[in-house]
Amino acid sequence: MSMPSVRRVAQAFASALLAATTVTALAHDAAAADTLGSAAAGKGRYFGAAVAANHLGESAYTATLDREFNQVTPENEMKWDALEGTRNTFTFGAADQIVSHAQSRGMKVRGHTLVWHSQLPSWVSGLSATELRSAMNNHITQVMQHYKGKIHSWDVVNEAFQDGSSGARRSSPFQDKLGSGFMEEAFRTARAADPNAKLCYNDYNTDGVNAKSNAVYAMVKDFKSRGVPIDCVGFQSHFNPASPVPSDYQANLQRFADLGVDVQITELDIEGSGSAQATNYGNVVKACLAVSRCTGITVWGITDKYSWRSSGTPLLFDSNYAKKPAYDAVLAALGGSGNDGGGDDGGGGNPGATCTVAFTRTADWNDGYNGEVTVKAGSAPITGWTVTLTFTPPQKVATLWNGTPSWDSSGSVMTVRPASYNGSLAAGASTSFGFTAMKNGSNTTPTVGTCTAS
Ligand code: 9MR
Repeated sequence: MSMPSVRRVAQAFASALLAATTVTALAHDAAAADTLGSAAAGKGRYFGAAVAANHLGESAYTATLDREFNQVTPENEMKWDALEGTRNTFTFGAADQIVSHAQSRGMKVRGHTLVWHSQLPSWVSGLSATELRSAMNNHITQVMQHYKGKIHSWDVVNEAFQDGSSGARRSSPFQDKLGSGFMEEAFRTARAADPNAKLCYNDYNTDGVNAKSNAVYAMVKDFKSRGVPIDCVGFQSHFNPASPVPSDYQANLQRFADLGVDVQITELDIEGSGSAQATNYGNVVKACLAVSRCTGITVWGITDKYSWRSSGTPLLFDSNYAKKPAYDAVLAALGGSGNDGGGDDGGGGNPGATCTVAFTRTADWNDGYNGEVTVKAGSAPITGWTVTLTFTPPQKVATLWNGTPSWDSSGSVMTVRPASYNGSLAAGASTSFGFTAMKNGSNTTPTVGTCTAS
């Protein structure tokens, strides 16, 4: 073969590759509304799952995680006994594994949990008050500094109130030795350790208006009035026939939001099956979407196989990773659809919504560059937008701002939807998101797909 024809073949091969890449990007975009994470992102929310590091080697587990979710919470790996089994000796390995899995795929991470009466190593309960105070503050500081910049929200204090009608604090080494003030001390220490992480109080049986949630409500109100740093309240939302989804669930979320904190559904699972379970799941999602400060939902596991309440089959995927009716109900409530062939993933509510997109490389250095993508609404107002960028491997996006990314399984196609605050644009108005990419040897500018509006 002569040189020119070799070159022609190479060129043809290159354009075939390019075409294949473009097709992948489009296919990914069309499929995007078919996953929980991307549908939630279209509503400015995350949709996450509790993840166990020891299942990440199971391909069906990881494939389901990577396809469906854009947020993870380590189920046990960030608890005190896992991280600091021996005083001041920290073992971050399993938790790091989850964080790096999530980060390399653009998923957010919730930190769970810094101060909790359960899963405490035995050395903690033997300490004097002075020693306990210093151990608590050291634990918060060391752990939060290790994960600084990587955790969107931390459960700073977990389950500090009693069940039942007393509204009292639960007995724990912290409560018993340090008094109720341990909570605000924990939040203040946490703010100093990572000022950019949102700081949450997290509990169960606080999902409706009741004595326990009233006590948490009073605490949050008091913290806000005295300037104690608290940004969010987590509602675990573990439901079963004895403890069903309360009828005032949404109203309860709203009253906390009205105190000036975000609310998050942090450990959702609902025992049951079939259409009853599906209806309950759909109602929980609708309640979150109806509260503008409800910023995301995390289910407490991926598959019934590994649920902490496996016999109650409380999750969205069965033990063979098949989607359950509850999955379909969640996706529908998020405005996604199981068989989306068209571009409209906004729930069909906004005909005439269009947008355009423009890309600029705003900074360049040896091994990286910054990109800025401007999204502009067409002649009608829009409530959501989606832009897909295809990167040349081995380029990697290190960080992204003013948008919510999700990734295809190859890790090179990034679909970006709005952050919680920039999905709605007036006719002709625009917003921008930006990112930093690491070149890793390739200087190619990403291919930017068309903008889809809802
Ligand atoms: O799902 C977790 C399970 O694997 C642990 O054995 C258990 C130990 O206490 O904790 C479970 O997660 C809990 C979460 O950390 C806090 N809220 C209640 C959850 C279910 O018990």
